[in-house]
Amino acid sequence: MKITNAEVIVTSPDRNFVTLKLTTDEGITGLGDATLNGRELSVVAYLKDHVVPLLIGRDADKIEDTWQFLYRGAYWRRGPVTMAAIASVDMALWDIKGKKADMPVYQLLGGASRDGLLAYGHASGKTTEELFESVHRHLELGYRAIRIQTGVPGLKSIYGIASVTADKPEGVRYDHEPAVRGDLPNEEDWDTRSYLRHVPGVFEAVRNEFGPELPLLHDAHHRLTPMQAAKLGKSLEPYDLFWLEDCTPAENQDALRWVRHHTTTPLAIGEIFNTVWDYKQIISEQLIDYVRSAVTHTGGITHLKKVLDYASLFQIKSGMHGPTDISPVGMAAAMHLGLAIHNFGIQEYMMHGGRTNQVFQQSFTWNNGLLHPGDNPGLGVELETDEAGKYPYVRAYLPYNRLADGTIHDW
Ligand code: EZ4
Ligand code: CO
Repeated sequence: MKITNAEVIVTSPDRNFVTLKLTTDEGITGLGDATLNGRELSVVAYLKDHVVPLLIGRDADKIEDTWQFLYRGAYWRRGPVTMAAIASVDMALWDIKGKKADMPVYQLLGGASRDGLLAYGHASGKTTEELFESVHRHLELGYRAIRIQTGVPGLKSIYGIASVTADKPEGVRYDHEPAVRGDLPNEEDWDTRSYLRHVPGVFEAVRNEFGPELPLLHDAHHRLTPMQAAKLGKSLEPYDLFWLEDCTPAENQDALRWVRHHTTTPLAIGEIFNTVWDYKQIISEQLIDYVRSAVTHTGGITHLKKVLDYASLFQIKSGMHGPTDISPVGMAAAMHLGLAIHNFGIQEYMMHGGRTNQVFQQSFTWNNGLLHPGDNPGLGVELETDEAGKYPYVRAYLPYNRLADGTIHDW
């Protein structure tokens, strides 16, 4: 079975998505997600100008060989653009293989290891009152695990806080990434000492209100030094977090050793990692508990499965990235992989907007706080081309932040 056509589709229903659509000489189509938030068109160019010519005429059955060809054959390895592009080809080929076999992709990966995937949503609020309301809303939506982000007194805008708007008075959706579509990036402010003073009290209040049972997560979004992260981890121990995410900038893997030696709060890291090489040290030294990589940003199902199999040797589980900038295709790939592997931990799930769900027809289900990819052959997602065509690309940027004295800080 040969690949006869490869199309890169850019659509911006609620936000930008980049999708690769492969077609074979047997008339089977496959979809892959190549969305890189805020840098979308770089992956489009990488695919269109360099990868698509290599795909036409290739054997669509050869997933591993195609992966190795695109990774090793380029000479220039790794990096978010390369690995998102490879991921989209890989997903599309798994989609095609599933459709050809008339099986959902999770069956091809070994079959289901569980009934469904525990998923967490994002509760947030500027004040504790708003935060509680947001937690209640998420419980009503069926979530059985919840990420907690709050405003910090004295800071104007801060990572992870849903903006309260007239049409969403409860501010339930944190979807401001990219903060501004068609403009320049939003500038936010940051002060680590205020944050470290404020957060433990918030978790104490949440535990008092919602009890000891509910799994709670928190994202520090790369803003702390190892010692600050150690201090935060320690101060949150009484509140029994499911995980503390991205406590330090992810590039310096050694930093995690310091954090680890000072706190038993579980650590999750890796949403900006691209390959198993980014994880080599932190997995082999067991410095984290959860792998945050998305299928979309880590070379697809083929490569992330290798990362997670490696992690399984060290009792490290999956915690795949699932913000709305992972398209429904990328989310489906995550669900198939998560259902099949033994060391599944939790899946981030933010719920796409209505327009996105019109563009991408999806087979997944959401019941009792559990996701399931459904049993359609392949990934279970189809792209409505006419709908997609209604929403042209809109330039968009992630926000960034500065300290009080004007210094740029980690975002
Ligand atoms: O900032 O998806 O855990 N989730 C996150 C996200 C990321 C965005 C980046 O594209 O940290 O909100
Ligand atoms: Co994160």
